[in-house]
Amino acid sequence: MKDPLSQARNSMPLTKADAVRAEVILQSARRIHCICHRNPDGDAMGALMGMGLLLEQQFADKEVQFHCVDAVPETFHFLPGALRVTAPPASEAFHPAEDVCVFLDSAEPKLTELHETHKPLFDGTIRSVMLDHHPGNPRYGTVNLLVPEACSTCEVAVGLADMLEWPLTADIATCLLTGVYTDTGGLLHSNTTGQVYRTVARLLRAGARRQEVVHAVFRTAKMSTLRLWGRVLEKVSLTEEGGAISAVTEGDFRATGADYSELTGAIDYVNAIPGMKFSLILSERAGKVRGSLRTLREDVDVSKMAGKFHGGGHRKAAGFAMPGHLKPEVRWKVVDEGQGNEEQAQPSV
Ligand SMILES: [Mn+2]
Repeated sequence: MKDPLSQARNSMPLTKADAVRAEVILQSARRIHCICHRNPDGDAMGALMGMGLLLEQQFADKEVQFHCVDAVPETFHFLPGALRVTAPPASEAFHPAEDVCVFLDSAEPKLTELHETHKPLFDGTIRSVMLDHHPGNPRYGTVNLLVPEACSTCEVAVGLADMLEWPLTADIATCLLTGVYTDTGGLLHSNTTGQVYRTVARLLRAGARRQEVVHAVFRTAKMSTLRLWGRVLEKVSLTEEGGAISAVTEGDFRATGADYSELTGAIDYVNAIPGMKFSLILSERAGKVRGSLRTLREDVDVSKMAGKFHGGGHRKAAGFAMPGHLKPEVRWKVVDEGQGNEEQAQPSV
């Protein structure tokens, strides 16, 4: 029997009214600045390029710019237009009557790293359209297209385009598929709903070059990345509380030549150990310790664990960052087979 709720559960809660309000604001702009978060991942990059190219096609008379405070990671250089991404112009270059911002995948203003240098972009002076899927987003845009049920910001962009009947080209679809693939871990994470498969089908119909995305995102790894992952995997230890934990120090980054972004993905392997309640990778960079938490279990909420360290995230994937450094500690246990006695020794390393 057909589940009567399935339709409602799978529909995107984007309202036509919000989509039209976004369109009206964009229509009134002379320049459109698409902006994604710092340390851009596949969803940020895919949404930045996908929305930007879509807007450029839809509003041929307007200048569309692509901005991020950080450089585009090499992994995403294959995205159409990726080399057009620049750091944003100074705050004074934005005019209320002429400029509109489109914020992508940025759960809060500070993730753009423009919150202090570009205050008018966030205080209502410069109008903005915000597209995101992070549940805690404070809705800082003039129009907020926030869909927490969506797997990715790219999925929100597809919903918006279809609602406004904006056609998707193969280039645009390839960008948007990238975000859907990366934020679902290749359609494997628990956020891969039926709607996600419909979105993928929609993008393939538009000509998305799936194998190009798969190759660049899931089948390409630099030597430095493999070496870094090697260190992560080698150092996994299991805790009494049922955690699989590993750590990478500044020394590991130096020795492998990997940069911080190359750590992405390693945790899925640590999280694969059978019977574990959660997995954690600690990493050390520039006087900060970051923790990345994952679980496969329904009865564990890693966002609560991250909360204890002033972090946050989702039930199954969360993280935190705090000032400090990592101190290695190795525990050895000497067991006297003859006597059955146990003695503990903890040499410092
Ligand atoms: Mn995302």
